[in-house]
Order: sequence, then C-alpha cells, then structure tokens
Amino acid sequence: MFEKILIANRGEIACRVIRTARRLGIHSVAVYSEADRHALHVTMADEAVPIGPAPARDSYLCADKIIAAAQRTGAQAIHPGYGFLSENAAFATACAEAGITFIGPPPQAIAAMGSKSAAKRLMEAAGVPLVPGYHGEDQDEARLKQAADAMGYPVLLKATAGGGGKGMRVVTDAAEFGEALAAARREAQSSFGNDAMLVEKYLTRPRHVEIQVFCDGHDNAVYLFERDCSLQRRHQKVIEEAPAPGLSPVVRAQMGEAAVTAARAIGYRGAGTVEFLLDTDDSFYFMEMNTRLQVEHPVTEMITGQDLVEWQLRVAAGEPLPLAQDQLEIHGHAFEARIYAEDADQDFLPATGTLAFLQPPEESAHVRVDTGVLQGDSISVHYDPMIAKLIVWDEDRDRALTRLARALRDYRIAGTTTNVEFLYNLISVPAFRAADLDTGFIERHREQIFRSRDSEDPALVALAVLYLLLRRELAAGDIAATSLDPWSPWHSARGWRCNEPGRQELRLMIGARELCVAATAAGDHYLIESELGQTQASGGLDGECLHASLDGHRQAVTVTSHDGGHSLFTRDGALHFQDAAAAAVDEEETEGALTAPMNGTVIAVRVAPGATAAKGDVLLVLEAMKMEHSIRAPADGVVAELFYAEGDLVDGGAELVRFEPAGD
Ligand code: MV4
Repeated sequence: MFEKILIANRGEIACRVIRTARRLGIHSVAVYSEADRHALHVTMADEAVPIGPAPARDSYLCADKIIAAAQRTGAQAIHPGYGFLSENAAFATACAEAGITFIGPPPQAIAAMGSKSAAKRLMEAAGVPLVPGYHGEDQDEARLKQAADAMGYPVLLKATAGGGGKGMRVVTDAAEFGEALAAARREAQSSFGNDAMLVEKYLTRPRHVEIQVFCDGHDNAVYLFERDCSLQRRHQKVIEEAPAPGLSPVVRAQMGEAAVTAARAIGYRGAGTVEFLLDTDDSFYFMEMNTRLQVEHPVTEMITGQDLVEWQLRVAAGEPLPLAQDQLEIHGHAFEARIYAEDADQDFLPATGTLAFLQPPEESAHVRVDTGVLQGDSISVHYDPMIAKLIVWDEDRDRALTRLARALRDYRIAGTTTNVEFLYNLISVPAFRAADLDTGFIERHREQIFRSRDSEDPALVALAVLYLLLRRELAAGDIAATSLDPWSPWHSARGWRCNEPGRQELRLMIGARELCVAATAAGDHYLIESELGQTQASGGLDGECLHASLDGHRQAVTVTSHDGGHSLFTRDGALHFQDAAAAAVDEEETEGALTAPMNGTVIAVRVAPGATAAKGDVLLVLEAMKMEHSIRAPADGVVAELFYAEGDLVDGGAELVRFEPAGD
C-alpha cells in the first residue's frame, strides 16, 4: 500500500479522499491554487504545495505542475478525483512515465471511452445493448432517412462528436426529417466542427440508471449495483439515489453483468461507471462509460457499506478487490443532494458571496455531509460553486426521503444564495415520493418546484420582526448599561409614547419586496401588524437561537445577522431579509461609492464610457442576496470608465465605475 499520495483536486472530493487516506494511515499531499490558499483541503492534508494562479487552466489542469509537486514531496501515487484531469489519458500516461501511480484506469481505457461513437462500437462488439439506431459511416441524407423510417418515429438525431445532450434533436415525423437533419448538422458543425450524425429510436420517458463497476489487476470485476440519476437539469445531476427504485433483481443483474462485460471489453482497472438509459419496458441501453470516481459515489457506499476510495487505493497498489460479487449486498436506500451556491430563480446563475453563516445538519449513521468549505469561506468564481453533497441513508426509500427533507431543512446557509429551497421543493413533489421518475421530471413538475415561495408567510415575517425588535432592545440595553443614567426611560427601545402604547414602524426588505410592519408594545409581548395580518409575539434571544411565542405557539428558531442582512431558519424554511431602515443608512453611507457593496452579479449597465450623467442617475445595477443595488452617479459628471459588463460576477468592494465629476 502507498505511504504517501497526492490529491490532484480541490473542494469536497479532495477532503473526502484525504479522509480515507488518513484512516488508512497514508500521508496526504494537497495541491492548491492561490484562490485556495486557506481552503479546507489544504488544512486537512499533511502537506500542501502551491500550483499557481486561481484559474484552473493555470493550476489544477496543469499536469506538469502536479507531477512536479508529487516528485517534490515523494508522493508515490496521484488521486485525480473527478473533473479536472481525472479522465485525461495524457495525464495518466505522464504519471506512469514519471514513475508515479495514477489512481485510476489505464490511459488506453480512458482514451477508448473518450469518443462516444467509438465507445458505442466497442460496446456493440461486446454484446452490450445499444439504443436501436444507425451509427454508420454513410452520412447521406437518404441513408439516414431510411434508417429513421425503418425504426419508426420519434427518432433522435445525435451529433457523433457531441455529448452531454449537446447536438441532440428530436424528429417526431418523417415530413420534418430533412429540415431537422440540416439544422442538426449546422449546429454540430458549429459546435464540434463535425456534422456526422447518428439516428436513434427516441425514448420518450427514459431513466438514467448507472452501474458502479470495479476491476482489479487480478482479472476480478464486480458491480456495486446501480444509481438512479434521472433528476437532472440541463444534463447536470441534481439528486441521485441508490438503489434505483422499482428495479427488479433480474434487471439489476442483467445491467450489472452488461456493465462488467463493458469494463472487461476495454481492459478496465479501478472504479468506473457505465451509464444506461432504462426504458419503461425495463429494456436498457448503453449511453456512455465514465472512467473516474463519480460525484455521486457516496450513495453506493451507503447501501453497500464499502469505501470506494479505499477500494481505489488498494487496487492501484496492486491488491485484489476487497470483496467478490457474492459478498456484495444492498442494504437500505440512500439519496444525495448537491448543495450549490446558485440562484434557482435566476436560471441557476452561479452565486458568489461569503458563507457568512454555514451550519450543516448534524452527521450520523443516517446523515453524511461531504464538503470542502467552512463558515467564512467565499465561493470562488473560478470553480464549480458546489458547497457540499448531502447524503442520507435509511432502511427504505420512504424513510430515507423523509430524512433528506429534514436534513435539507437543517442545512442553514446565509451570506450567499443557494439551491437548498429548490432541492426541498423538488423532493417534496408527490410524484418524487411515488418514484415516478424519468429524465423529464423537473421540467414536467416545474410549477410545483419553482413555485415562488410564500416568502411573506405571516409566521416567518412575525419571527423576523420579533428578532429585529429584540436586537433593538439588546442594543438599547448595551447603551443604557454604559450610560450615566442606565434606568432613563430614554433608553427604552419599545417605542415608548406619552399616554399611548409604545409603537414602532419597521420596513422589511424580503428579496426585492418591501413590507411595512407596525409593532406595538403591549405588556410582555408585541402586537405585530402588517398587510399579512397581526400576531402577538414575544420571546428572547440566546445567541443564534430565537425562542419565540407567536399567538401562544412556542418554537425555537435559528437566526443570524451578516453583511447581507439577517436570516432565520425554521422547519418551514428559511427567510433572508433586511431591515430597510438599516439598509437605507448603509445606502447613504455608501452613496457615491462606485464600488460593489457586496459580492454580486452585474445585471444591468445603463451607461457607456464617455456618457454624461446627472447626480443620482443609475449607472449600473448589481444583484446580490436576491436584491438589486443601484450604483448611482455621485454628482453631475462623466462616466470615464466601466470595469464590468452585464453578467459579470463581482467581489464586494470591487471598483465598478471611474466617474469624473463635472468641474474636476
Ligand atoms: C437519449 C434520450 C432519449 N432517447 N437517447 C442526454 C445526454 C446523453 N447522456 C444522452 N441523453 C439522452 N439520450 C435516446 N435514444 C434522452 C436523453 C436525455 C437524458 C439522458 C440521461 C439523463 C438526462 C437526460 C436528459 C435529457 C435527455
């Protein structure tokens, strides 16, 4: 077994590999870019080596820098993780040439699976089922049309050089075939520089079911059952589960054996995943083979009780597979949800920002959190904005799903926009609990999933107002405590009025909406009134725990304040809000500042360089924390220079505009 390995990756997968290495007593070496200088994987590893500037092309994708780091530290092997160089045959070759073990398949196996059409031909020769269709060299329109007519419509035109859904076009009847083919060819030529097409029978409600395979250097090959990854959005997996609901043992064995046959056909070593389309009649068809450890491998680990990274290390070190096929069993059911810093309400635009508040659910035998970030970290614009993978397990699917829902509610994040609410809505669709799955699920249930959350839930708003009122009381108490007259009624923060009940008015910013609220102090509680209704509220703050009573209903919720405002987390969801009065003060303080008030995205540029502007004119609009921030001209003058364009992500404090006031 290796004494020291280098992990050529970052984020959660680097941390995950380091955890297994540590458990096995293997010394770990991390590599990091300048942006990851203080990242979790760097602090977790035994050693860490800088490999260059933030952009991946200058760091994590630089094979020579990574190999040099391994040589400098004496690492005997390199684990590539996923993404980056994990499926780069040239990197695997360079490792071997440097006398360093690449923890993965042989280069030629990577290369063989790199071309989708070549992979299909290899699988066909090995007897692995393919979708009925035509993959021939003859690209004459008449030949393709003949194939389409023979298999029957709908058919799917796929660019041979395409992949991941790019260059696919459905043709529903013969009359439109010619036009569709011409359009698909144009798109393929412009996207891939190759307009070769294949024609397949179009499966209208397929599921994406993939088989985890493992092969060692002693001619052993097993499958560790399947994962259902049908819940995808634009070919990005969102929720994965194992085993695939409703898959019969017979079909499971057939798919597993087909996957092992596919792996053996290319002389595979290590962890691999064979992806299939599963049709409604239980027939299944090879899609592609991935020659790396997948993001979603933890769900397989949870139902088999195996550590797949340990298997990778043992096989790479020349050991046989730890278990034979008849020793592998499925126990229970697992889900994985990918937690991202992205805004589901803005077409999943990556969100930037600082994880000002980050409280994952408590881990246990049922809940696992694979993450590469800690509270206070910023989500970098240079890499995939993954915050964590949330994995849950239980004895059966229904219980596991209930755990997932609870764990998502317990995943408390503030300071940047995340997809947690989207994930919760997604798994709450009744059809999901009913396992009515296929790759079109998200699109088909769009209304239920993207429903604009009732962010003006009276109870949530009352809790938010109570929190602001209690903060004001605490702040007033602190001032009173340091004054010469601590008991002066002037220190009261309960809106004291002469001969009238104490009354305060607040303005809450929830997203882009402003809500006016009146709070009247009445004995030991407040009467909170707004257009949403009225609530009697009382309670107390204990750090980040708000103990509240709303019309007698008592509950404890988590609250926190950060530079983007305030957040509260309840079992019914999270609410992110600002005290508009405070925000207005901030706006005044930053008025005239032509820098970004916080991390955000430029969503509008209203002027061009050289344009004149009057004081207060909007020059540029930022979106951050679901709110719009207008950057205004501080005086009459001229826009000398713009540093960002629409769609750009900006860090807080970044200079946005160079403005020359008139008369300067
Ligand atoms: C298909 C298909 C239906 N019929 N092939 C999408 C990307 C690539 N992995 C293959 N894909 C598909 N091929 C036939 N003959 C539907 C898809 C498909 C899909 C497949 C797996 C996971 C998500 C998907 C989303 C849309 C379409």
